[in-house]
Amino acid sequence: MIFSLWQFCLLSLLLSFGVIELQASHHVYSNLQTTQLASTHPQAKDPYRTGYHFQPRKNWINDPNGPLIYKGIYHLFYQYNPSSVVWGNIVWAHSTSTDLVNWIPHEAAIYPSILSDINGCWSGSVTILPSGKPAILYTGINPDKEQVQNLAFPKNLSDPFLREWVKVPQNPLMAPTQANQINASSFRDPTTAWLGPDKRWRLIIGSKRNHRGLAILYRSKDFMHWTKAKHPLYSTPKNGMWECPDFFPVSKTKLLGLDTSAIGPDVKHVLKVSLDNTRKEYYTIGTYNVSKDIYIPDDGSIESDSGLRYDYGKFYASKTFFDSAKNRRILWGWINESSSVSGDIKKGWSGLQAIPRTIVLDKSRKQLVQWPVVELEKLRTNEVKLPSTLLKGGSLHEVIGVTAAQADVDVAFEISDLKKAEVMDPSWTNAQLLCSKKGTSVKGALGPFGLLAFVSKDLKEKTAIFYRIFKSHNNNNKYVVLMCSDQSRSSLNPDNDMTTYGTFVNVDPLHEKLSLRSLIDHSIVESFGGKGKECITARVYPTLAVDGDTHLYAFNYGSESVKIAGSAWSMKTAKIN
Ligand code: DQQ
Repeated sequence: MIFSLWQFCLLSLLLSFGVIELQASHHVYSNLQTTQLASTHPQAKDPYRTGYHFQPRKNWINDPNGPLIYKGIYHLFYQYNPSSVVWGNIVWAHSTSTDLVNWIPHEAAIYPSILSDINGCWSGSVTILPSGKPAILYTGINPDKEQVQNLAFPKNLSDPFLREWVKVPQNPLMAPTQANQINASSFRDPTTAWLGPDKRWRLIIGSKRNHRGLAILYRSKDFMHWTKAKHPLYSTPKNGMWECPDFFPVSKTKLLGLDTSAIGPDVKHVLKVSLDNTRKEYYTIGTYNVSKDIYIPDDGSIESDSGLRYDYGKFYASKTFFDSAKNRRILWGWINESSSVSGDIKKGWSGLQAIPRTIVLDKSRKQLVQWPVVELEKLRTNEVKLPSTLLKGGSLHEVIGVTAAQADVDVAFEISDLKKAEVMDPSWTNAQLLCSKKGTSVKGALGPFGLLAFVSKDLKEKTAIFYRIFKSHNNNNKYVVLMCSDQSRSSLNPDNDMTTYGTFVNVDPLHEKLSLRSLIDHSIVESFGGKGKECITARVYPTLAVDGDTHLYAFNYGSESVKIAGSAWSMKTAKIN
């Protein structure tokens, strides 16, 4: 076997950190499981800790678990290693908030304490029962390292913080057996349950059979006794284990969220799966037939890159919940790292959560639209208005007056003359590849134009979020809009993953402006293109463009002029954990 240089470096890195096995898609660094590394790295000196993204004080985090609202308080649980910066010793850590922006930490809510979770408490969801009582269903790892499903209820329903949880003595409620033929090492991450008109609960659990990804369906009359349905809710060949499935209704006509049990003529359904094989998530929009308990996607397949994704950057193991206080559905997602393990050891933490996003069906009914929860806007301060300005070809325009390392930028680009757009080569079907190939250095006619975040004084470090517009090769009046997030020059430290991301955005530049909102937060650029039609999240670790040495620019390196208008705000620091 011949190794390329980077494969060899990766292998040496993994060996040097003692990777001994691959489990649940997380590397197991056996020699780093109990190192209390964070205490030697005071947060105050860490330029990469975020100001308004959710993260614990230290250590490793991954999937968001069981988000809910109870008695006006939002809860977020998440996969957490209390002892180290690498994955392992997993418990459900717990924080609460009244506004989804400021969070207070609590003791871990679910941790290994019974046989059926003694080797780990993995991901799961919360269902609010008709009585108003929340129920946690989560995956436990039993003494035989099998994945089983457990149930827990709050100890004291009058505690709005739901600090203590009691596991039912009947656990596990769902387990692999010889009879049900479930793959015991690929049976995890139960969804929120929904109630059918026949008064039976349903939920799905991620699984695989050989290479076929499965959403195994269970039903129950009492939430305690669960029976596996003969057929999965949905499955597709070849894409492997489905982690963290999510299944929920969306309204065809209203920009509001729906309770997970909603069905009816105004409703479509969304099925999202996180692919263990590629660490990418895909969703489909389709029809759920509740009497037959099958889901049929409208079109497209979930396993290919032509499918729909919530986010084309770092974003995984996501989960939605219905916020009954504001009738909206909110999406949480884990922003996984681009730093190396040695980088994580140095900073004492790894991973964080994306800003919670409201999620609705686009009016085309062909995709979802996401937007940061409105509460985030209360952190905005010192607005810098960008009056409509012409960005001539080749120009750079510094946005002065914002704290460029912790900002919210919301701009729109207007193109008055599209005639000169380059013609799209029909072979350019892969947006990410196209973004990497052209980067910011290849000058086009219409683009690249966009924002440069985390720019150092000498312009050596920068993260570019930008558009390019092409003319469709077979129709003069149709345009293709490419959105890119180019991290290739985001850091002088080569240890970080600096992959460039990209996606096509379904907007028509002939009739609408191209909007771009970027949430910039010390080591994050979370960007929303086309008013939330596409998102790209990047983790960056600049060495020069840190804190006060960070600059922000609008740029246009294409040959044709574009107009920019909008606002940028400095962001106050949220109180997080
Ligand atoms: N993370 C959890 C699993 C899940 C995976 C373990 C996804 O339950 O499948 O920490 O990141």
